[in-house]
Amino acid sequence: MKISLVGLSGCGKTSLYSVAFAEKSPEDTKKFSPTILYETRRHPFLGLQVGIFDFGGQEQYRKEYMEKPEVFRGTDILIPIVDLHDPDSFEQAREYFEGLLDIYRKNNEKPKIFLFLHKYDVENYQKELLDTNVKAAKDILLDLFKDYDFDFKLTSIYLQDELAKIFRDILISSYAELKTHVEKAEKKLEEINAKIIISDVSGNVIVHNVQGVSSGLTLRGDLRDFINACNTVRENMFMSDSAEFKGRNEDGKEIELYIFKYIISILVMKSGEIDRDSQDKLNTLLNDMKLFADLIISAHTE
Ligand SMILES: Nc1nc2c(ncn2[C@@H]2O[C@H](COP(=O)(O)OP(=O)(O)O)[C@@H](O)[C@H]2O)c(=O)[nH]1
Ligand SMILES: [Mg+2]
Repeated sequence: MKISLVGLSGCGKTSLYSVAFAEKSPEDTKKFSPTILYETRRHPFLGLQVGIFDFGGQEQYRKEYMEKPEVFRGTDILIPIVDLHDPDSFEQAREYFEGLLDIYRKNNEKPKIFLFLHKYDVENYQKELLDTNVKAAKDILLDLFKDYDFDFKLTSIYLQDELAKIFRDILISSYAELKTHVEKAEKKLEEINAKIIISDVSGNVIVHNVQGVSSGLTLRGDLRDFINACNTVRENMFMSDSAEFKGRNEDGKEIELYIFKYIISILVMKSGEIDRDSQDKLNTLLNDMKLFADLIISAHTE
C-alpha cells in the first residue's frame, strides 16, 4: 500500500511522518531541513509494508516531479497537507493540489484522499486566528475533492495520540470491516479492569487503555522487545500461528501476551485477580481479536 504525503515546503510532511511512525518528539522536528525531491520510507503495519512517500514541496522540486508523473503512480491514499499557520499559502496549495489531481486523472488513478488541515495548535501561534484559518482553508480547498472518496482532518504533531489514531484509522480504512472491530475494542477496553494494549507484532499500537505506553503509533521499546521475543518463540519453537505467554511475580502482578495469526498481539497487565465481569469482557475481547486477525489475513490474500 502506498501513502503519499504532499504539500508545500514547510507544511509539516516530514514532521507528520516522524512523529506518527518514527518515534520522534514534536520538539525534534524543529530542526528538520526541507526534504529534497522526495523521500521514501517503509513502515510495517498489520503485516503489510506501507510505503510512505514524502514529496518535497519546494517550487523547484514541485516542477520537476510534476513533469515526471510516474513518481505519483500507485498511490492508494493521498494526503494533501496544508499549513494552518500560513493562510497566505492556501491559494498556492490549491494550485498545487489541482496539478496533482490532474496527474492522477492522466494516470487513470483515483486514490482515497484525506486532507490534513495541519498545525491545528497554538504552538507559536495566536489562538484567535486558528479557527478563522480553518474556515478559510475549507472554503478554498474542500470543493477540489468533491468527486473523490474524501475526508479532512484537523491535525497537529503536538496532539500525538490523536495523530496516531488518525493514521491508524486511515490505514485501517483500506480494509473493509476492520474499523468496527477496532471501535468495539476501544469501547470494551474502558470497561475492563486491567491494562491492555492491542498492537500488531511490530509494535504498532491499534488500541490501548494505558497512559504513556506509546509515542505516535509506536509501542514503548521494552514492551515491543517483549512482543518481538515472544513472537520469535512462537514462530521457531511452537511453530504455530497463534500462541500465548504468561508471567507473574510474588505480589500477584501478572502479564499475559496473546499472539493471534502471527499479526495481532494483545498484552494484558493485571495487578492481581480481576473481577469476574472484567474477565468475561476480556475473554470476549480476545475472541473478537481472534476474528479481527482472521479478517486481516483474508484481506491480505484477497
Ligand atoms: N506548530 C506546529 N508546527 C509544526 C507542525 N508540524 C510541523 N511543524 C513545524 O513545521 C516546520 C516544517 O516541518 P517539516 O516537516 O520539515 O515540513 P515539510 O517541508 O513539509 O517536510 C518544522 O519547524 C516543524 O517543527 C505542527 O503540527 N504544529
Ligand atoms: Mg520535509
